[in-house]
Amino acid sequence: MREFAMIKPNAVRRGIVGEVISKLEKKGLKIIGMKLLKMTSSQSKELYKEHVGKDFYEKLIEFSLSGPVVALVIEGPRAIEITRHIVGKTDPLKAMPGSIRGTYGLSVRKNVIHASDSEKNAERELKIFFDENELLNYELDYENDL
Ligand code: RTP
Ligand code: MG
Repeated sequence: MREFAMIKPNAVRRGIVGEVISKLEKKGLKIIGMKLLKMTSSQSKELYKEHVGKDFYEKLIEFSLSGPVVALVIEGPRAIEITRHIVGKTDPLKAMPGSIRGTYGLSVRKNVIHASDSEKNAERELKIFFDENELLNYELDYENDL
């Protein structure tokens, strides 16, 4: 199972990309694709198309284009459920302490990270940013360093 996630521009500006990725890694999630990029307007609109017409839509698009983001693809059993659990609730003030949003987030819009909410959306969203040959297959392994 694959999950798409995106570290938002405020987190890049705050210099907490490493800490956010570290939380995903420490949870045991495997990153199989990663890039720093500035979204195009069409990529942002494609990513957020389910929110067209909602009151926060325009500001969401504007914020998402305000600077570079880090696009991530995570793979593993229950990757979506596990990623969204460590990411935390949409509103950082309702997200559990220790979750990414609960640790670093200060407002709903600038809630540090996006994570796809279903297998169908994850596949759709990761294809906006990655070609299949940019996703790398490897095994996590701690024991062989000993
Ligand atoms: P995401 O898609 O970013 O992982 O977040 P989510 O599923 O927890 O939240 P969703 O409902 O999909 O909303 C997408 C993003 O829109 C922004 N938002 N702003 N009331 C507001 O101002 C508002 N509501 C949502 C958030 O940045 C949210 O992550
Ligand atoms: Mg969502």
